[in-house]
Amino acid sequence: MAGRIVLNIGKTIKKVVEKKGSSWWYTPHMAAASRAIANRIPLVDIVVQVRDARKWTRYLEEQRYVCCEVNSHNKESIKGFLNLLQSEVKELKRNGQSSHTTTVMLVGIPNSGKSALANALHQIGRISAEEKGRLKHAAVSPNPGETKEISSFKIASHPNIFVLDTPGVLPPDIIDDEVCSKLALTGAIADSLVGELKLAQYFLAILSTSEEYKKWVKLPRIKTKILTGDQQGNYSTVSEGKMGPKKHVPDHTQDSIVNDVRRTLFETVSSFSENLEDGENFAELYKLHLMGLHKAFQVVPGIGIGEDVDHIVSRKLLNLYRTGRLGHYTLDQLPSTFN
Ligand SMILES: Nc1nc2c(ncn2[C@@H]2O[C@H](COP(=O)(O)OP(=O)(O)OP(=O)(O)O)[C@@H](O)[C@H]2O)c(=O)[nH]1
Ligand SMILES: [Mg+2]
Repeated sequence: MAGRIVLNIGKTIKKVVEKKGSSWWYTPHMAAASRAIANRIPLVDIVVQVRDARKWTRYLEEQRYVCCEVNSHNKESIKGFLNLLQSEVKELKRNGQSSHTTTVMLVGIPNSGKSALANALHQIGRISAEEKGRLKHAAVSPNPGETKEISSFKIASHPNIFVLDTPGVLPPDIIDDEVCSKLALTGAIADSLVGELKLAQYFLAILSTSEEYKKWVKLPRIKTKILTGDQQGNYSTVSEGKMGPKKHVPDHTQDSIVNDVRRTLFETVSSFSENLEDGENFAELYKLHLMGLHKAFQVVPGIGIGEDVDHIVSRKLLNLYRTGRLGHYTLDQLPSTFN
């Protein structure tokens, strides 16, 4: 079923680009960034390609790439990556391939986490207390194309190591439908190009034929509080008591929403017995998914002014998927020899 949705998304992207011009896909800033990156590459010592990792890392290791799974929100993970970079730098110096200052360039498609990684390395790296006092900050955002210029962040002293954060780039020509669709689903191209409804439908097709939802068989029903939700799928509890001064209270409502969404997805798919290869059956399942998700996300008409509830639910679903809270999905097929 996902195959048909993929074709549909690919066609939509191509249509938009035909109508509005190729700069919708390969933006002028992307073209300028590609040139700037290509000019800079001969001057840097190490190029790190930032990708959505998951199962691919083992495959890449087999291809003899130096690979490291990094979570930019985890200090220990960043320390592990810093150690790896430092040992690579030592190796370069031993071979006389790097001068006093080493430069590491982070490259990758839009929204793959380059800026978040640059910030984390800069904050956790071993630099002097004086330098720690004036840390820089790269803008991080769930929208692609946030970084517009190459910027440099110091991540180690003695020897000095600088990391270059770069704008995300795509190939100039539109690739095939499947690649386009995967890029759109992961958020590497703007959601407005395809529309959140189609992307959520694509994700639901992947989820409904995956093994991930089966892990949610034993999730308990949690009594949730009344919530307000913003457009990004973040929540805050509507006050149940007196409005006092703002205190930091851990927000477990987020967990209960995720729990409810997972349980609802599990129940919807596992109680649907029709063959999902048939487009009409999937259309039926998709409707059931939306109905269940309205309830799980507690979205009621009128929550987003001028926006229909299916749009809001789709956006919230994509947000949970992209932040890894609905499990891990490798969108690319691994070579058949690798499992
Ligand atoms: N869970 C998780 N989220 C991450 C991680 N790294 C980045 N993100 C999130 O991914 C989204 C994109 O991160 P950015 O660092 O802005 O991505 P980028 O590659 O710099 O994007 P462009 O500048 O548009 O090319 C943001 O919402 C980040 O919070 C990570 O290691 N773990
Ligand atoms: Mg960036």
